[in-house]
Amino acid sequence: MKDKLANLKKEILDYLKEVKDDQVLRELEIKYLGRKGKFTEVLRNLKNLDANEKKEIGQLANEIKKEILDKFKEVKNIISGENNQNKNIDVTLPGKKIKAGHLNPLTIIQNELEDLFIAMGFMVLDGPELESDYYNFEAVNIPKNHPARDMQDTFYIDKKNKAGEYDLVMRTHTSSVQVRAMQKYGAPLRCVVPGRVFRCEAIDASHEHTFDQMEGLMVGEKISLVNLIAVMKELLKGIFKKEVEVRVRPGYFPFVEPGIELDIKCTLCEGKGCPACKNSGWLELMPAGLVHPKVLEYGGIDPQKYSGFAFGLGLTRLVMMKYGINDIRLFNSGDLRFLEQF
Ligand code: FA5
Repeated sequence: MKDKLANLKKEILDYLKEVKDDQVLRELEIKYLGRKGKFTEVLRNLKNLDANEKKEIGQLANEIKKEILDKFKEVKNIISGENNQNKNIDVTLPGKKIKAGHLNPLTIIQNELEDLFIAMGFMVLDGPELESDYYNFEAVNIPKNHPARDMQDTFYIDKKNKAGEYDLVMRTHTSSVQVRAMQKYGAPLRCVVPGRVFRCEAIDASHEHTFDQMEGLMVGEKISLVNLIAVMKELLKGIFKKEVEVRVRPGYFPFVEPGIELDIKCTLCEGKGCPACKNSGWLELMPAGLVHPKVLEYGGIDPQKYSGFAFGLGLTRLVMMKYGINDIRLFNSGDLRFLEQF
């Protein structure tokens, strides 16, 4: 009898371990503890035992019955979720705050610049990042084997054209869109072209292999350096919301004549010298100049009738100056501690 009770207990507890829903639990209860249940049957037979056995087995049977009933109750609670903490949810509490994303500092400044230029009548254009050698170099007056190509070492794509040349490059500057824009819209023309550019570059605090520029191009009758300087001033005032010290020096780019370099006094060290400005106190921000007549010709525009200016703003560097970011590598680091500050 003792063995029978022990086996029955084991059988019931094994079943209870597997039970996952209310219906099965109920069926199990009826099967063992119901009026005609297997366990009830054993209890009923206790009356046939002799007095001594009845006392000993009876006590054991009661203990086992209590254990089984407790286990049934526990399983029932788990199934109905009573032991589950979810039961205690207070629906009046405020929900978990969903973290809203935000714009990258580069995008913030790019948007501000676009608004500024749109207000001055400029279009905002786009261009391909994977560019032909023609638009990136030749059309801006940098022929094959010209030493000026060394200024912008780039990533050539491992695919030859029909003539057996590698003619696809990751664009090295947004100037690649100059001739595309002239061919599409003709003169007069005012546009800015923000976008990513790529260079095979030795990386440091102010040099990245992937960074952003914003090209500016204005073509019309009698456009001169005066127009260029007026637009540059407007741009810097709009972004920095205060006077910033700049210096202009001659600069060489095959696609402008004359060419200038506009440097900005390093806002990180106030001109004292730091790694971001290579200890010079100045940061090269925006080369510019009057569009070379040959480039106008490539764009299908008559250089006798029209002239123009162009600039190539280092957008990433401008953002560094604006927000006091001392290392350009932070932009591509994916470090949320950096990005969440803006
Ligand atoms: C150019 O890319 C010319 N296309 C700019 C131009 C346009 C000149 C129109 C005249 C007329 P440059 O290589 O200097 O020029 O780059 C322009 C700006 O991009 C620099 O002044 C600097 O602010 C930024 N820049 C250049 N190289 C890097 C780099 N590796 N990392 C971050 N910013 C850079």
